[in-house]
Amino acid sequence: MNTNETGRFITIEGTEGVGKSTNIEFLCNLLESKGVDIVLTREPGGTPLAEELRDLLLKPRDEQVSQDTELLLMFAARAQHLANVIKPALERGCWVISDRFTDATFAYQGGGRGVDYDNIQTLERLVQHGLQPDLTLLLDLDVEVGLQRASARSVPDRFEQEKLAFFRNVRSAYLQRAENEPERFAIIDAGKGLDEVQQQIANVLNNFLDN
Ligand code: Z5A
Repeated sequence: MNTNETGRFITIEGTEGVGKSTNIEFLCNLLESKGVDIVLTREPGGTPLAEELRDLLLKPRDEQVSQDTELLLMFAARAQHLANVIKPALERGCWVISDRFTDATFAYQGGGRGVDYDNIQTLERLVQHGLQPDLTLLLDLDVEVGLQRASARSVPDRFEQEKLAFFRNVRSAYLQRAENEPERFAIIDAGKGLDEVQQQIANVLNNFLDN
């Protein structure tokens, strides 16, 4: 499938512990069962250099990381990821499935940290040259439930050490973006049991594949 045409770009987003990792595998299996060639990747990361930038970004550290440093490192990783993975895969006709993309920057750096959206948009234009996801699945969940799920699983990284108010602002920013772009976003109620969450994802995917 898709050998003679450009692939599609699907992103999966949400606050901590919403189940992105759990459900992305389901999403990929579903697409592969329909004969779609996929490239699964993530942000920040997705190339050796971008993964090094991810380590720098996530590692807890005593030094205060300035908002601009964090923003520029996110987009540096994204530029590398786009050039070496996302664009070549789409040009080959593969579908790219990315665990997070630029909506995360608007939500975490914009909504969470308070970075001016105009500055994020400037970098978005510079790095993406108009490229946007075709479909974004936003897994939406009460932030306290998500943090409980995430904390049961691993040692908190630099973002996971943030306070509840930060994550509430991140969630609001995501929901605002979904409201502004309803044709691109599908909101998944991630508070339901896994079977029900995956049924919602399958419905969205089947609808997307039919159009
Ligand atoms: N970041 C940023 O600030 N700006 C940017 O531009 C980008 C990223 C791109 C790394 O992201 C960090 O980078 C992230 C934002 C920032 N902040 N943090 N931290 P990440 O995606 O790698 O890390 P994450 O958000 O922390 O993902 P996560 O904690 O791995 O969560 P998840 O993948 O969404 O959840 P999960 O591991 O699939 O599930 C969590 C647990 O819940 C697990 O035990 C599951 O079995 C369980 N689970 C899942 N679904 C259910 C249901 N339905 N019911 C019950 N239990 C469930």
